[in-house]
Amino acid sequence: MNQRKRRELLWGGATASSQYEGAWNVGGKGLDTQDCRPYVPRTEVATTATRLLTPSTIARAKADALTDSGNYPFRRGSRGYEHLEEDIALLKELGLDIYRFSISWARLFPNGDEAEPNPEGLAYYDRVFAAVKAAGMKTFLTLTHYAMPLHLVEAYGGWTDRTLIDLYVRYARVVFERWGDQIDYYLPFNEINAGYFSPWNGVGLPKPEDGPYDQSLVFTSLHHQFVASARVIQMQREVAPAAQSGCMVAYFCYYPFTCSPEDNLKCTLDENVNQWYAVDVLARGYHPEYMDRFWAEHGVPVDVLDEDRVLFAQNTCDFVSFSYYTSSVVTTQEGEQTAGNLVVTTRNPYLKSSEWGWQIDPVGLRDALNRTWDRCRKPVMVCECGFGARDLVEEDGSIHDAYRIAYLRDHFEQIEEAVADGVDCLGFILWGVIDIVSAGSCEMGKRYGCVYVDADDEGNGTYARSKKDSFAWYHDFIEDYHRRF
Ligand code: BGP
Repeated sequence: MNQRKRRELLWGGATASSQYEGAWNVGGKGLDTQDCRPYVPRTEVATTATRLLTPSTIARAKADALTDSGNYPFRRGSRGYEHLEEDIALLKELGLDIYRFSISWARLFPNGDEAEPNPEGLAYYDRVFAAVKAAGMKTFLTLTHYAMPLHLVEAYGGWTDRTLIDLYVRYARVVFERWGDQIDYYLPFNEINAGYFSPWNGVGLPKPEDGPYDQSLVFTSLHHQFVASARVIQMQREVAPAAQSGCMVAYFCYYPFTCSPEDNLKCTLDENVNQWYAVDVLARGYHPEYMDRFWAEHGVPVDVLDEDRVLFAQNTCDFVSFSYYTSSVVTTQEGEQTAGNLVVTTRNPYLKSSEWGWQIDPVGLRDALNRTWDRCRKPVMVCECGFGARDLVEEDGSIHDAYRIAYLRDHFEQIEEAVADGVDCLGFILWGVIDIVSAGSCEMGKRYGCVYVDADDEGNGTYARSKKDSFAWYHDFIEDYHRRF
């Protein structure tokens, strides 16, 4: 019997421009959607779920931008813009095979709709690509990781307007024409399904001042992003055919709370709408029927054109990827709640939780890999995973993050199990390999990195980098893995 040869996994690390770069008004960059999110002390927010921006909070953020006042953590990030070469050298020393990073759309197109890109933005990313290449790492590019030029929100209504598709493809074309031969893997959008849990981050939609989101605007925007993804893949295959295209969702790993048929069915239906919808469109190439029923039942009119269906069918991505932090529990009954990535979920009594309530479930990662592989039969990349925790710096400067090492060790074991199950896994990317601002709660204190950044939630600190214990551990793991392979 013929067995598929196992591929050697890539071990990587990731950042995202809006959480890492800072320099929000340097080098001609335009104000973007993440630059508008103010810091809110944790005591004032119930969970880590993204705080919702409304027209009035956006107006305040714009006014504060004029005087550069207020506490807007994404405007500082980890000051990566200034620490670029030092940080890439650290990643090289860590021994990463691959580095995932994103380009800031507003650094290349400050307003998003200019005819030509900003030369200073191009020059900055020339440096980024050159540094990654010189460090011998593969590149994994996210074209959009949550942030978009604010002007596109104000002038077009964000992704509700189909015009955004052309503007986005124009931006992506500049990227592929300039750096296409240096891009190994890429994603058009980070966690594309975040659009309906966190519409500001995902699709640039402010929450109406009084009242809930209009779900037809949310899903229409999302559909436009799907069309944009397929159009980008179509264009990239002409301009830079060697790059591998992916799609990415936040993986929720749903479990039914009980074995009642109702809980089980809810699990399947929630999973379809919340998690598989994007994967079915982008990796399997069709608009799934369960969404038509969901929209009809919820009174959500969305226009899916015939030409969109043809585009999806002809431009499926090469690999599938997801972020995995925790699993989720669903039930038709009342249950104790806890926070997870993007969602509030029922607490799983079998699992321990982080300080932020995210439950730790390595076994769920094996399940996620198996189920994604079974559904798509395309290589699967764990493109985000890690443990957000508060780190303590000892007097001698050392940081003993044994909890992070334990989290990684347990999850790596499950990846190796999934590979033994037959999953064609491309690799694992450690989220926030250098400490960055939290996307959900805007905190600096929620850290994922092997590299510590000396900064607090208010932006105090030297921003100096230092290595945590997990740095040596991850380094040795990668070295040992490749030796064993
Ligand atoms: C994902 C995002 C990342 C990220 C991560 C951890 O949803 O793609 O940008 O930050 O979650 O979330 P948080 O920063 O809220 O802990």
